[in-house]
Amino acid sequence: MRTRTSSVGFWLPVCAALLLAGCDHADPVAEADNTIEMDASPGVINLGSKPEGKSTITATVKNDKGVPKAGVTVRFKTTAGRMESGNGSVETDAAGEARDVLITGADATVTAKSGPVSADIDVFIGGVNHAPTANFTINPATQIPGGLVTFDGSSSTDPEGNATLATWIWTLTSDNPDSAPTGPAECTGTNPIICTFPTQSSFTKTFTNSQSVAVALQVEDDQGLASSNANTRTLTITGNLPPIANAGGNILTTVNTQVTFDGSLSSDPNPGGAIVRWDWTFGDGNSSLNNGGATTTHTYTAASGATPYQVTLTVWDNGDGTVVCNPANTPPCPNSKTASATITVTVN
Ligand SMILES: [Ca+2]
Ligand SMILES: [Ca+2]
Repeated sequence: MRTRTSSVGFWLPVCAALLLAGCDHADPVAEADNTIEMDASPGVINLGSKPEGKSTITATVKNDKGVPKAGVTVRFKTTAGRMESGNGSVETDAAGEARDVLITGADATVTAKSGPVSADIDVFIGGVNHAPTANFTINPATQIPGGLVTFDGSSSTDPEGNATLATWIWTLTSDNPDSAPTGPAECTGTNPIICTFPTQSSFTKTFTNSQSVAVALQVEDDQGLASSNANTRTLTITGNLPPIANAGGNILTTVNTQVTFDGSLSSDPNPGGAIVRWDWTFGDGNSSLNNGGATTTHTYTAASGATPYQVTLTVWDNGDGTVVCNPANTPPCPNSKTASATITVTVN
């Protein structure tokens, strides 16, 4: 254990007068034929994101036969930063060792002095570490309850090399959280859910409730330096995913020719999902709404000219799929969702 000897009591007036010169003469000190050996741990300080770091400086005082000397006062000084002792005196222990701590943000030379004997050691600042940048994807970003969602943070980067990325910390904040969240053991809490993965950049999870989940990722490198960028994306868990409209390919025709439009390749991603209504607008002021089928026909009576007609198909899904839907309704089903696709028709 380090013993610090302050120059107090009888020597205080003397030391006050000689403060800059030091008070070594007030305490037992090394003799001229003694030696001081020095060690710094660490010898290279890696600052990370901090302005200063620490290194423990040890000075070992030995006599001319190499035997450690206990109870000898050593004073440490540094060319940069400061000593934890405040440049006070530190007494050697039974092993002849006196310790002080260097606190510095720059390369420093520490001198240990005891009486007529002194020694130096250099402490260096290592390469400055830079913060990583968090980035991730959610796939799919819209999913049904019970569906698997993949969170992938492998696109995060670090200036010192992506291999230095060490920890991925995910924060999932929901507007309608599951009361008993399922998922990896690395995920804790209910809302927010915090998922901490050492060395693992991605994971999968399912959700029970329909909800909107704000997902944030923070990554840390192997120095414990965290990303500072705010990286947040939204995951939507919904009982009804919107349909996907497909209006077919662009069409080339002539006036007064019946054209068939086919939206039968439209689909709905929900299990049990279906398209229940197809609405077409033909771009010439006419439309075919709710004809009850995926295909319809139309005959253009005027050429399209320089700009083709824009034909839009809007499809409606069967909502949550729990009721019998009447396509004649608008919307045709409770919670029905729509999607649109547009093609061109050139009429010569
Ligand atoms: Ca780094
Ligand atoms: Ca749907």
